[in-house]
Amino acid sequence: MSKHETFDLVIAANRLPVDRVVQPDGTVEWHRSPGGLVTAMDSVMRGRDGAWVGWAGEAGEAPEPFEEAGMWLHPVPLDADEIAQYYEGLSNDTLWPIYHDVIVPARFHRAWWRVYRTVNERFADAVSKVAAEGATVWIHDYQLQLVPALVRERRPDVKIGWFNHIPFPPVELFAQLPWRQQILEGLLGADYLGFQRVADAGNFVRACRQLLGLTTKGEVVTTSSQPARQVRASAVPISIDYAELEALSRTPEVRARAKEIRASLGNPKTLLLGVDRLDYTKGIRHRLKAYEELLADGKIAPPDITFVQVATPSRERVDAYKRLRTEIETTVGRINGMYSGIGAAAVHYLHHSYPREEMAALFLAADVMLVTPLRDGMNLVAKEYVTCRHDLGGALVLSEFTGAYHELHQAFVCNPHDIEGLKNTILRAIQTDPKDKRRIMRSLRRRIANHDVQQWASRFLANLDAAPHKPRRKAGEEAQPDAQAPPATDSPLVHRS
Ligand code: GDG
Repeated sequence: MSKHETFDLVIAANRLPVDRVVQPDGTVEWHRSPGGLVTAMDSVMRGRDGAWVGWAGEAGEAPEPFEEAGMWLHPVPLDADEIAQYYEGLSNDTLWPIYHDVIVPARFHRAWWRVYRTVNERFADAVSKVAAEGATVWIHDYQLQLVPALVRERRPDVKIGWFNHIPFPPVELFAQLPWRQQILEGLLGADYLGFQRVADAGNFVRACRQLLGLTTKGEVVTTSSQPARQVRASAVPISIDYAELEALSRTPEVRARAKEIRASLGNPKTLLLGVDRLDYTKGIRHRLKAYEELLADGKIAPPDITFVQVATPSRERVDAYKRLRTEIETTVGRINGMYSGIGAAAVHYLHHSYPREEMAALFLAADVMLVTPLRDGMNLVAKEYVTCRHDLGGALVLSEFTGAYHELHQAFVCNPHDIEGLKNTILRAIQTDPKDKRRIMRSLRRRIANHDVQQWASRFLANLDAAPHKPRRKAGEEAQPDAQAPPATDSPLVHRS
């Protein structure tokens, strides 16, 4: 492969799927970042000519394009100011809160928007450069919402898909964005748009109708361009590499480590676990509040119970994240001060990231997994927990405000805003007869096994492939049906008592 070559499949995401590692002798190596997206792309790139366009993770000049793990990686440079304005600012301090129900207020700065646009143009230039004639271009996530239209301007010959990893907000919230029109027009440059939930796709279509005055029919939006095009928006919920993680969790090393973790925690009767990026969307405060009240009520007490919270560092230069960290750490300190004994901590709070093997061992060790986001596009942790429980042990407490809920509604479902309800759900997850819990776990596992990340990727690409690329069909012709299985339906928000 050479850097002058072009590719049939081009992925564009904010980050490249590699991390720069400097060896003790000063040489630089690129290590593949672990994670579902890379695995999913691996499966679709196998046997195809694939390139990935993204930021390499450090400010300043980008490294030359290079090949890693069978993919051609094309770095896009970002300087420190662009990282502050496009990434930390517009992406994570404006769009992220608006797209997650404004759990914290969004901040609007016209300078951030200008840089967001500049960076999106740079990504579009890079994609246009590496895409072969008639290539398929798959753009990821909220950082790159202008790229679909910018690529179309430059390369009308390519097929363009975009997938949103986070929710798409109701029109009342989306309408707050001063740049709402530009964003919708940016996305409508795609041939196909994929969302996590049916409701997210519906929110997008509604925004096009209400804010741009476009004609919509079901999942299809007709653009006002000349000639008009039809753009389909539908749900393709993301998943994980079930087979790979399942196999990892069955290894003797991971099983032994799970036992060791329990032993080092004093073999509690009940081990509660939370694993999240330290983000205000994840409902960590609500979960700690429920736990603290259960301790205060005398319903649970260490050493019979303990709670391990892994809170992976995230976006540490954004003010809302700094405030959240202080608040969580103060709360953990107070709970431990009040309720821990010597050698019997009420909460083990771990503010670092761990290797995948350790995560699998933690999942296998935990009796109750607490997944309590206030809003979450999908939540892969819920799927990973279930996947690791080949022993059919454990119980999943799952917020109804996650995308995962729409596939895993047999879990112990909670509304994290309802602290009393959350407390009851946690107690129920602890106390339910193990036979019933095994039955629940079996059905949750079946769902993930049958809807893994490889299937997600091929479904997205099949939908993109089936999308009408060329301008508008003749009157009377229907939009094309979903290429494979129907999307997960929006189930009614029904709680099991
Ligand atoms: C966005 C959307 C959507 C976490 N700590 C460690 C670690 N992790 C891994 C988890 C999981 C991933 O990171 C987190 O994924 P989530 O889905 O939970 O959440 P976001 O980061 O917010 O992701 C989300 C997702 O995109 C995919 O579309 O589901 O809704 O917000 O895989 O296991 N992994 C390791 N060490 C850690 O310490 N190795």
